[in-house]
Amino acid sequence: MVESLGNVNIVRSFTQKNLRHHQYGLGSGKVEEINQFLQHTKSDQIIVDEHMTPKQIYNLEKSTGIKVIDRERLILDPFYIRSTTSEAKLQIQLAEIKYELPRVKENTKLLVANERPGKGGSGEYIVDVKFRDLKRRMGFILEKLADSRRKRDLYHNQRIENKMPIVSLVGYTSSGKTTLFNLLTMESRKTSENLFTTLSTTTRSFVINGQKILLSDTVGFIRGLPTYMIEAFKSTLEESLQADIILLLIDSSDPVDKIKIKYYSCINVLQELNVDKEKIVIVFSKIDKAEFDDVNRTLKELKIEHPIIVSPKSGYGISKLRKSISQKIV
Ligand SMILES: Nc1nc2c(ncn2[C@@H]2O[C@H](COP(=O)(O)OP(=O)(O)OP(=O)(O)O)[C@@H](O)[C@H]2O)c(=O)[nH]1
Ligand SMILES: [Mg+2]
Repeated sequence: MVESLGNVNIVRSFTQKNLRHHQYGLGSGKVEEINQFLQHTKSDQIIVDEHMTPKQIYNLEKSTGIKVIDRERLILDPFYIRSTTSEAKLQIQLAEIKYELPRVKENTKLLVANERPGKGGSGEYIVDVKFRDLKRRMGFILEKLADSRRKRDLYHNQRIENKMPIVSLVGYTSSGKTTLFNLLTMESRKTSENLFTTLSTTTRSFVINGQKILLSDTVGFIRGLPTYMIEAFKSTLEESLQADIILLLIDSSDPVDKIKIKYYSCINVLQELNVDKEKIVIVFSKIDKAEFDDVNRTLKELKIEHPIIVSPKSGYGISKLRKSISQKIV
């Protein structure tokens, strides 16, 4: 996860059973331990793999004197760095503003509380201006997004009028969506083991038994995506989720526990986006990297019936997948 930030060198990991401590998220003993460690190293960031409140971030930054990045920030940053299309950029800016707003509000409160009487409350004024500026920018971005959504709807309706069936590839980030997309459509879109390699939807056509079908490759899911981010990316996914078939990709080479967590988080997102269950086809991918026995056990535990097992790398199961798509769309 942290690798997705790029140039990060992790010098030390600390563990804490739960982050429910009021002041810092971490317990004060742990903060003391971190502070002692920081006296001897030149670290410039603390990364916390959990959600923290703005107040906890503020307190921890104040105590340690260095930047604190929580899980939400960690998810946002790679999106920010990799976004290429203008719509993805707008969506990320929107998610960023939604992340900032409560923090700016919290800082106003903290500044007011810390300001000595008679100082004129300039801190409050500055933060207030920032708050209003963020609100104004949010309005502007929402307008632009609505504009591009209108254009996309038009395009989508045209496709439906042309009666081309649509199949969408969805799944956890790095589950192999783009690799399968490339194989079926003979494209060469970028794939990699990094998280969030794909940030916006691409649709191309492919043919099964003379029938032209549209295939969409989409942005990957991740556990614990904050609701405001789900909303920000909803428009990217929305169109794809109106497809006739939704192929939900699962990386079969993951350990069973991980598969379960990822599977349920994907199902939850799909449910939140009101996807019709009947349309979902579960595809276990990367079978060349896994054992059939393990996969069968996982399928039993998850009560998944009629999955399709494939490997775009070795070609295993691809003709069965094509057959199954073709049967479903007639
Ligand atoms: N061994 C093996 N590796 C695979 C297979 N399919 C994909 N991979 C690898 O898994 C990694 C992720 O693949 P992608 O296709 O980029 O995954 P994705 O789901 O599009 O990921 P995001 O765009 O980040 O959501 C890459 O390193 C692929 O080479 C497969 O069938 N077998
Ligand atoms: Mg991809």
